[in-house]
Amino acid sequence: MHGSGSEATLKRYTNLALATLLIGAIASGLFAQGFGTEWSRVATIAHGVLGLSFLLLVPWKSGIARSGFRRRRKGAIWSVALVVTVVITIGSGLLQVMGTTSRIGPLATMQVHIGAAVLSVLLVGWHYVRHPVRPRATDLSRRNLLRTGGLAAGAGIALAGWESALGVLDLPGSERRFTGSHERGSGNPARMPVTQWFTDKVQRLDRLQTDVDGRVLGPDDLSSLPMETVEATLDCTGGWHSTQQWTGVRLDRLLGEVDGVSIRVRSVTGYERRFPARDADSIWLAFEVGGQPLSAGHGYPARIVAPDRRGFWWVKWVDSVTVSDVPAWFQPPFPLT
Ligand code: HEM
Ligand code: HEM
Ligand SMILES: Nc1nc2c(c(=O)[nH]1)N[C@H]1C(S)=C(S)[C@@H](COP(=O)(O)O)O[C@H]1N2
Ligand SMILES: [Mo]
Repeated sequence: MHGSGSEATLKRYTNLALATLLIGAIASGLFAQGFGTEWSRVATIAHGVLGLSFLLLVPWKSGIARSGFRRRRKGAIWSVALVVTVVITIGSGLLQVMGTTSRIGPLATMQVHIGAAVLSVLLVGWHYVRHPVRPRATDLSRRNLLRTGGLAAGAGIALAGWESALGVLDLPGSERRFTGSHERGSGNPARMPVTQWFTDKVQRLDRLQTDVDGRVLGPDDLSSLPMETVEATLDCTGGWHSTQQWTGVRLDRLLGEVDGVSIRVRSVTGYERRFPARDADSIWLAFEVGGQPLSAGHGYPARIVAPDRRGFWWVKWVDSVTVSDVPAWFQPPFPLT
């Protein structure tokens, strides 16, 4: 049977490449969403290359899938489910990038994308149990490394072509930020989206009453604070960003001396983030946006403004700001609720 040996290795290569791409896509996707700095740009480009590599493998994988289905094993339905979630993941990724629609039914496109990605990982885990492919040292053969180089080059070219198509077709995606996010309501706070992480609801509070490391900050204290107005971009992992003029007090000035390694900021809802104490000179407790008091949706009476950090750091309805000895890395990288 001439050629069947190399066909088998091509099959192995395709399946192992899919496994690797999936892990890489999840990792780069989380990285792209975890940062608001240049790290995000690197991860976002890598994510595009990995995502499009999936598409390039379709011709090879469909051959494998066809012969798999022909064997009529029990449980093939799970493989069908996997095909569906992977197609939704890639489709919603491309849709998110195009920027023509920001929602799919009741969900933000990005929520569909991440949700389908998580399901894909679970289903691939099960797929792998049903079709174990043990990696071998020979998988790192010269030929496979060449294949990987070819795949990466192909995906790089596909990404460049796709990016220029976005520009030629003048789709919103051609103007997205380096995080992949689309612009919404910059300079016009009323048109800036109101977003919560998973479970929080907009709070309607009637006055400022924030615990600042043991002292209560109230409305009468505002006039004595060293206020500043800073321009900063709120960039939500939901896929949009908005640049506004925020007025507030820098955390190092609010706190005086910061005698601890982190600053814990907690909302009345219980939502909280911990910042490294050394960043206190670049994070603000803000009371106004666009020269007006914050609206309830945007965090009245006080919220965090943390330039270069993604939106989930910008705690709204701040109830307390506390200097702490617990290191800032000692928290989940993303909020859990
Ligand atoms: C990530 C996207 C993937 C999709 C959409 C997918 C889809 C499928 C489908 C539809 C089949 C045919 C039905 C079946 O036999 O269950 C199949 C078969 C198979 N898959 Fe996947 N798969 C993926 C990833 C993987 C990975 C990561 C591995 C292993 C590392 C793998 C290994 C296999 C094997 C060994 C078969 C059996 C082929 C045969 O019997 O000839 N697949 N896959
Ligand atoms: C199975 C895993 C995943 C696959 C196959 C996948 C695939 C894709 C694809 C094909 C795109 C479009 C890329 C482009 O047009 O440049 C995309 C975009 C995106 N994905 Fe994923 N993705 C996965 C998981 C994730 C996860 C877990 C996250 C975040 C936690 C994520 C975040 C993003 C972001 C932010 C974009 C927009 C990137 C940009 O604007 O260039 N992805 N994804
Ligand atoms: N208390 C609290 N603060 C929060 C959130 C939340 O769910 N609860 N969501 C964060 C997220 S994910 C984003 S993107 C911004 C959104 O701010 P905006 O609603 O003013 O646009 O608020 C952040 N602050
Ligand atoms: Mo967000």
